[in-house]
Amino acid sequence: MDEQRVVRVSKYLAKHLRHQPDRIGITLDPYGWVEVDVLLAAAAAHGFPISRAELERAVADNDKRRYAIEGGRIRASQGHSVSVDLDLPVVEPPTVLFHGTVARSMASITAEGLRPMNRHHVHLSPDRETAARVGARRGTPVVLVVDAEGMRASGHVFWRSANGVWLVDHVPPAFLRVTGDAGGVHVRDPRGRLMKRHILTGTPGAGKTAILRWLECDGYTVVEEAATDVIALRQAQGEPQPWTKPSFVEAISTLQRRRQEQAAALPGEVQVYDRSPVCTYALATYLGHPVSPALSRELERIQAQQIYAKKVFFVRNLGFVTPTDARSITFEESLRFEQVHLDTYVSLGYECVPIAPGPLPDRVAAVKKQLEAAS
Ligand code: HQG
Repeated sequence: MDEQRVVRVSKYLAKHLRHQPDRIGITLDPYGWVEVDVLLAAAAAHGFPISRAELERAVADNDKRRYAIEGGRIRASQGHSVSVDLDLPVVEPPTVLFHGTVARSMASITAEGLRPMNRHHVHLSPDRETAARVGARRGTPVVLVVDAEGMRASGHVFWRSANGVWLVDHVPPAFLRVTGDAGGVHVRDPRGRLMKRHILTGTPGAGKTAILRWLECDGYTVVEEAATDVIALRQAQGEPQPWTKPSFVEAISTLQRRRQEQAAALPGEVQVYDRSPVCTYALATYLGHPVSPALSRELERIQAQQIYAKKVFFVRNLGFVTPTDARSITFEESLRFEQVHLDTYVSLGYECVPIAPGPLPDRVAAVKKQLEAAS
């Protein structure tokens, strides 16, 4: 029996065990069951003969175990639009569940939450990947995280079908979020896996920003560098050389932390950071400033919570530096700066992946290759 036939039989079963039993003159009992013999006879009588072996194969091989056979009877495990009582056990849900949908449904979902639509229940998936597959049936998937623990605590009932699909009557909008934890720092995604936050760092004037802009235009989530913005602000405030003050380091690490926390709400599990607190540490060392309390707390936090991937992209110098307002550094100084950065990252257990000088497309491709390999 070939795969195509298995799929055709499975679809036929879905149609008549979930949605239109009357179409072939069968009646499901209140729990959705029908005698296998009755089903096979009805199918044959309506021009779609299925052998018993084919039926068993379609049930056993079904990727999602959509059907259950028990005591000579068969039923769909979930997904009905006809009225049946699946008599499922009420089960304690995990902390979070997932729902895969598409962008065009989001306005309505945000307003009224998830509704069963044509089915009896809202279907939730136990993991992000399954939810993404469910959403992908309709277009580019949007995965929603459902605060199942919060729902249970406020009295919502959860059932689980025989094939592991979680069912609820409704998910109010308050228990939904597109991605990210409820608040604050997003250390792990809701399944407890580490988020993939990658640092792009390097020598001043080495072309880091162009690489980032390219990645951003290609759809990667990019988190901006803090130091250049602190410099720009302070210069606008009438301080031509803000880096000469020790408070400069404090200001950068505070902004860095804020941006990292805000990035928790951004879509995408992969984020590319333009520098990190480790760079700020290297900068303090290079400038001879003390490590401020905010910076030292940040360094401890990113270490303890494993905020960033240990492989760091290091954009190597081009052999020259073009000075700008925010970057008044000679090439020799930039080499010292480069070395301090490399040493600092290595001393904190990071591995620097060099992005060698070369044409921009090659450098972008080198970063992307690593990003893809890491995800
Ligand atoms: C969306 C497949 C607007 C919802 C899959 C979904 C699954 C709303 C669609 C199973 C909404 C309903 C179920 C609201 C929900 N406003 N749109 N308030 N609330 N929606 O097919 O979850 O192959 O009934 O996001 O693998 O996509 O049949 O539900 O896009 O397990 O075994 O309305 O169906 O399994 O679509 O899929 P569905 P679903 P089977």
